[in-house]
Amino acid sequence: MAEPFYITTAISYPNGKPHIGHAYEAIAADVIARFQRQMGRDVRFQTGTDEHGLKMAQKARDLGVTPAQLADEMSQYFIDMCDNLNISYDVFQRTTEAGHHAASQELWRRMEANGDLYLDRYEGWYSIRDEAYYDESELVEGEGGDKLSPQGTPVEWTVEESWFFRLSAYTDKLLALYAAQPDFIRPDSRRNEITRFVEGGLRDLSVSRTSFDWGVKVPGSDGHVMYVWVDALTNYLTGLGFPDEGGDFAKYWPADLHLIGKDITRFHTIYWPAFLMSAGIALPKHVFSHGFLLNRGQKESKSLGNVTDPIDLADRFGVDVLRYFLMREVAFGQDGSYSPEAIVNRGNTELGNAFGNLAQRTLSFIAKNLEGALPAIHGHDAADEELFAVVGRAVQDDIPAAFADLALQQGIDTWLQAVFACNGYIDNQAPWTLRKTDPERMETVLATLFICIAQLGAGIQAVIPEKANALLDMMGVPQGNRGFASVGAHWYAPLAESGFRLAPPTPLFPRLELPAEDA
Ligand code: ME8
Repeated sequence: MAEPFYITTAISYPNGKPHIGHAYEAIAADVIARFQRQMGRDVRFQTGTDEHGLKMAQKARDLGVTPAQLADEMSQYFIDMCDNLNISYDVFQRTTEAGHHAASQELWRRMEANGDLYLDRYEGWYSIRDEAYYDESELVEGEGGDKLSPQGTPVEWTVEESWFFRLSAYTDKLLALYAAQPDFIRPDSRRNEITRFVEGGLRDLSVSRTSFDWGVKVPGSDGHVMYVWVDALTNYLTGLGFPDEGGDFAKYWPADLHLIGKDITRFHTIYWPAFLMSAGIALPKHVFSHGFLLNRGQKESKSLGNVTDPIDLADRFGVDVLRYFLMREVAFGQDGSYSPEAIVNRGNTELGNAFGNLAQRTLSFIAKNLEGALPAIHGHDAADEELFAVVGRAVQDDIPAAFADLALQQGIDTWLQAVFACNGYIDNQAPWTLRKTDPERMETVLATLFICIAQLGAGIQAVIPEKANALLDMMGVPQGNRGFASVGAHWYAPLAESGFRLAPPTPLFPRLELPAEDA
């Protein structure tokens, strides 16, 4: 039986439309999910929307609709974004679903049964934008002298009766977890940050609110709804059918990877493991915090007028070009920047010129000169063997090793180096000259290229699934030979002998022009 792999994204606040950060996270998770499927894992991939909390309640009030109406309308944009970007999720979890309320209440009951919840009065600072409590010592001063959260968002003084979670009791257990499993939090810089924070000591956490009712009801405590992060984090269990601990839960929990952005690391690496320990539920294996994506180096905001709809970017430049760009441009874990010029540039040079042209030249040469019949191999020489070694090492060893380690940019770079090696080979071998001087060698060269191109198509499939599969379809590569382990060359002779005919190819990556408004 295939080994399970459970991956999740954060669930987005649907108080506005999806932005590039949401697209970035969904695409990264999708690349990892597709890669793991290609490695033969039984992947479960979950995403969704985080629909409770004050932020949603306030936005709905501003718009004159109910929070439920806002959630219904806006969550659809997130589903559409996933579908437009070719995100291969299995479950889209909405937190307003009844099953999610039941799961959150069960988690609550277990934490209560463990003696970790008590009723008291909360007095302190709260940021609605971050849906987070802050200590006085963490606040910074804004330009007008007002107090802001460390993320620069407004905070308000809040006083209300509240349930508390005994987070302080988990300080040592969390530190022991980080020490015992250094890769629980990645990248390392974030683990160090979180470890330092926890070493400073943890205060108990306010986990319910009474001043509004848009949330999951606290069991047995009228007037209290859960703090939105308690229910939000529980989504990772809900999607597996919790509190039923058989079925999908038994199969996929604990999660292999929670993929999140850096601003919500604390919630996932302090609160979440503490809640789970309290409830007696196994902890996720890894939390990876990716960096932030900036628009020409700036945070997108309505006031700057630079908010980009990721679906527009995909429409303008192509879904796969956008996916490739985002994964290739930014070292995963670090912040990065994007601009239409940068997308067009990489799209044209790396996908269009380097890979697309390599495939186009090779396949159209075969289609024209051999009437589409796959070229025969008349013995390989050292140059062929060297190319096979470079491409084989990339596709069978280095790319999967990098992707498995979430070094996505490095994996793509390895792929591109192998593409360059093929371009060097085609120029050196010059099959167009061999056509007259040595037709047999020409055939061997074309066959070598054909096999290497198929391997490169398989190797980059997780990143550009639509284009890679269109290419492999066009080339007749059997479905069973598109995985990393099965991509060798043994399928080539049977395919060639099967009478398969290559049709004149269509270019994979038409040249992109920068639209006038961005030039
Ligand atoms: O935080 N670049 O939701 P959210 C990259 N509901 N990633 C970004 C980003 C940017 N510019 N802006 C945001 C929430 N993100 C909670 C999560 S999980 C149980 C609850 C990332 O809609 C952000 O870090 O504000 C988070 O991982 C995701 O987008 C959703 O952000």
